Amino acid sequence: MGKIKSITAREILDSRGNPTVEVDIVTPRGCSSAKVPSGASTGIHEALELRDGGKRYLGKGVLKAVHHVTASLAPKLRGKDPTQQRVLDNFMTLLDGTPNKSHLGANAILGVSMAIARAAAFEKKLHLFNYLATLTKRKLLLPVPFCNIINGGKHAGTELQFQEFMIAPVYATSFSEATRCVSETYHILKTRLEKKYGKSAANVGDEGGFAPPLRDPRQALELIQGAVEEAGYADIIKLAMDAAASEFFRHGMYHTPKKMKPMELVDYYDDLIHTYPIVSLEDPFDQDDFTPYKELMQKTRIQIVGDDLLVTNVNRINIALERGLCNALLLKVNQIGTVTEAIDAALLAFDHRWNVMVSHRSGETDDTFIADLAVGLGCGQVKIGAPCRGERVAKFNRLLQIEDVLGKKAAYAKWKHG
Ligand code: 2PG
Ligand code: MG
Repeated sequence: MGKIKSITAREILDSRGNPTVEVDIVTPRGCSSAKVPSGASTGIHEALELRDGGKRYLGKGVLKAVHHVTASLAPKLRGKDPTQQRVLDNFMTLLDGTPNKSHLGANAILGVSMAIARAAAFEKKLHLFNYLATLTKRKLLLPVPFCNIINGGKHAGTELQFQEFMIAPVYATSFSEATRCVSETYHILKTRLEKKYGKSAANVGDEGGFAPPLRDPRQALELIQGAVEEAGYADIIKLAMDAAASEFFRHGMYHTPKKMKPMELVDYYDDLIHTYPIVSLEDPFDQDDFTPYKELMQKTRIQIVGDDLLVTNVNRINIALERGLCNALLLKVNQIGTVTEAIDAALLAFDHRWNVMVSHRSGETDDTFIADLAVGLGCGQVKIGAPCRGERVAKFNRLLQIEDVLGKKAAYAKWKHG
């Protein structure tokens, strides 16, 4: 098998215009690249994204991370076999030597880790999703896209505190049908927003969803459900939310903007779940506020997803498993920093009959690695934003391409919750 000839890295821009890391790995068959995503509503337990500080790019430069790739990692990985993903990922983690990859930077390590996977797929003459399936040992599955069509929280400049209002075509029969249903509903929602609030209400947030001047989550859910019904997809599309509640938790209270105690917020969600066809709720509470998580889990049977709660970290997943805090993992490769650890987190979740949703970050690039990862993990769910903005559409288009490549073998996920 072809060995790694060289590794280079550079500073490029993400979808918010902030610097991020790109890594190129050259093997005998050619060059394989990867670009690292970046979050805005990051969990405090995530692996560290190394930023330079100082004046350049207002402190957000990533030249230190780039230097760590070229000066620390590249010389040690040269000559290694890229198909040894676990060995190489472990090697980089040990070389970093910290629990949260704060020495070399998770952005440095992840760029190399993803590029190694691409290089291995290239050397083995496999599609990336097929290669990743050899690592996960799971059946290929085209995922349900969870599409954030009204953006709030840190992803929009409005007073809507909940971060994401999503549509999920859980009862579509194929990924292409799912994409069409989502796109039509998105455009119908756009027209409805423009009619009700004027043209500026159709401006989009970081993940391509609209950012209308709303405060109350019920207004957002009402508008979206209206659009789903007008599109004629009430039987196919269900709703989902990411509250990203760590962002509005202060001194034991949730500022939504109405101030709520944790148990009041539990009842509030319970009411929303009974009023709207919500099948999935992510980060309903602060990342370390475990008691209401337990309470909500006892009240509802819908999918409760841990993002900031779990940070794709097996230690946090084990805590949540022991205490019964949620029943699904949001999987973000840059929260943990290597492909191997992200896969291990997913496999642990599957072992305990949890669901897994592969997710983008609010700061993305045109890299489509997560589309292949979702298919190769066979997890059945992917969060890729609205069908708008190049970096989001790139993931839809890659999944459409995979569906086409797989032809008759392209099974679309069957919904199991809610
Ligand atoms: C989230 C993500 C992605 P961010 O909270 O789930 O939608 O946002 O990347 O800003 O953490
Ligand atoms: Mg989230």
